[in-house]
Amino acid sequence: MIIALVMAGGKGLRLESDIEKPLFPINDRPLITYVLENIKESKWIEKTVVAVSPNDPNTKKYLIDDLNFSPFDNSFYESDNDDYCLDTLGKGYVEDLSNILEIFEAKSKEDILIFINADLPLVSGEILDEILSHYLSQDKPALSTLVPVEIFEKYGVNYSYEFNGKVPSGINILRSENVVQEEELLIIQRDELIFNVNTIDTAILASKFL
Ligand SMILES: Nc1nc2c(ncn2[C@@H]2O[C@H](COP(=O)(O)OP(=O)(O)O)[C@@H](O)[C@H]2O)c(=O)[nH]1
Ligand SMILES: [Mg+2]
Repeated sequence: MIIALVMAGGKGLRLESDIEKPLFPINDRPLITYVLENIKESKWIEKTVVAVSPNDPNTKKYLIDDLNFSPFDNSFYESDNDDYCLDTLGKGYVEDLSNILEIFEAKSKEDILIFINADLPLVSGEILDEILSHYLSQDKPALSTLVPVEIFEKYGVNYSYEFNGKVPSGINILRSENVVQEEELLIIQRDELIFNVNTIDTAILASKFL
């Protein structure tokens, strides 16, 4: 099964807001709703799991009460529900990613998990499918996507980390196994990937394209 894993349990400190980042309004709608709608447009993704944490209790409540998400449990594979909310520790991205792989590994090592940061509202279903198509056309178990720094520079958007002139975009594919996985690198020249809402400035910029 191809499952979207939306990472949404960070502290969101750079936004300097009392509102949790996934709920931060962009054009009057919570940031995460754009990401969830984009995932729904994908032809390949069958289910969505949002990884929340003690850092964002209101996001969990919003997903369950307002968007009808189910708490992740053993019914995941059998149920007709497509949308789940999974509690993680929220102490760090890599640690939670590894815990998530362990949870899925216990059920099946055959799933394909596409990890998507909850702060990428402009990455459409079409882009997600382009990434998945590339992944499915090659043999490596993992895939990381990178964006050339020039695209960030074009919009004056800051990036946290670059490697050989490329910035990790926040979308990565892994098999449902908690092991080191050989990865394919995919460089994508799409402006949509740089609107990573970390600060008020990127929130304002992203709102102009939504
Ligand atoms: N579940 C979970 N999500 C996290 C954790 N740390 C970060 N995230 C989420 O991962 C995404 C990327 O984090 P962010 O701080 O924006 O990373 P950056 O943009 O690469 O600096 C955000 O949507 C966060 O909410 C964590 O410890 N646990
Ligand atoms: Mg971010």
